[in-house]
Amino acid sequence: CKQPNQNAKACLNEDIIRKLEELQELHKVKPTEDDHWRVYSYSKSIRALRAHPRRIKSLEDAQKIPGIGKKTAQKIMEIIETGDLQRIAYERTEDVKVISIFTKIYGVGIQTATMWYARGCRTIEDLCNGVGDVALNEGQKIGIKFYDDLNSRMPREEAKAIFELIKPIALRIDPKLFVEIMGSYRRGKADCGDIDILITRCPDDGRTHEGVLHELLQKLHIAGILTEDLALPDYSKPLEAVYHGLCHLPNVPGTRRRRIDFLTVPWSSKGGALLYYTGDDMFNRSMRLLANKMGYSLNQRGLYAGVVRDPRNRTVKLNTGNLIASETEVEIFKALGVPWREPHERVT
Ligand code: DCP
Ligand code: MG
Ligand code: MN
Repeated sequence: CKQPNQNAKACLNEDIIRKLEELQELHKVKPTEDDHWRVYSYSKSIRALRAHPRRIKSLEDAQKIPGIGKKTAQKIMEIIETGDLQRIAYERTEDVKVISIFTKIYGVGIQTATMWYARGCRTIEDLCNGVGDVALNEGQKIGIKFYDDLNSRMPREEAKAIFELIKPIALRIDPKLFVEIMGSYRRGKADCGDIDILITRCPDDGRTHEGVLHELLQKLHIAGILTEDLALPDYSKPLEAVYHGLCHLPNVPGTRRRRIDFLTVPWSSKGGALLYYTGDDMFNRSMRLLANKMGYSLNQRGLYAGVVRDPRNRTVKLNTGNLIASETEVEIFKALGVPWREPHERVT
């Protein structure tokens, strides 16, 4: 429990966490602001519980934990006393159950899932049979075909094994590439939802990584590592591209399909990209918030000063501002006045 990002499986409050996660899942597919807030609030409580070193025994125990409010503390007590949480049965109406199954298909959000439900689909089979004239796109068909695989996390060792096949293939295209695995893997987690790979290249000899991703994807298909494409890169910005697909360990019978993402960025954004792509998402959110409070703007390209935002819609930037830190993670931490945190410490 002390290292929430490590093998947190055997946590002393695991039974409580399971129930709260179950309730959180149900709120995830509901549309109101209130539900969104609950999802956020439960993830804070769940993180706090995972990090808590002792078994919770009383309402006071629960309420003393930072991030756990009174209502959640009462739910925790109900779980401890009855082994269950009535609210789960109350929230788990048929629409929520069905929509929750649909949103676990790759590429399906709440809106699509809700529309399918409204058209009369109740099972994944209904979707495949075109009930309600539902037409699936290619990505969704792949998502259904590998539904179980894509809803399970892979052991860290498997991510490592796949990456160790990919890296040398990339370096054979250009030995000066920077190719590293990011996301939960870099944070040291014992299991990974997907494999996130960052590619860039120092241009000090006049060359860049332009064209590399395209060639790499072809080679990985030929090597039998990449199996299906989900989102192909848009090469209109030659140094900045994103790819989403499926992969597996080739020539291993019975191996599962795994999600894989590639991100390429210009060398000048390396630090910003490392920071963004290492996460976790909540840590990123808090860093961005801090940057905004200081009058800066932080994204995967780096930290900018002097960004002017539209007062009517703060998400709209009226200019791009000046880049003040982006080449290394260290300089971004420094500019924000945040003490350095190793990747495994970047959980909020
Ligand atoms: N990211 C983010 N906000 C998002 C999605 C992603 O800041 N909405 C960043 C932080 C993530 C990183 O990108 O750590 C990689 O995204 P993943 O969805 O692959 O998440 P993780 O690798 O952290 O977890 P998982 O093991 O589930 O893949
Ligand atoms: Mg990931
Ligand atoms: Mn990813």
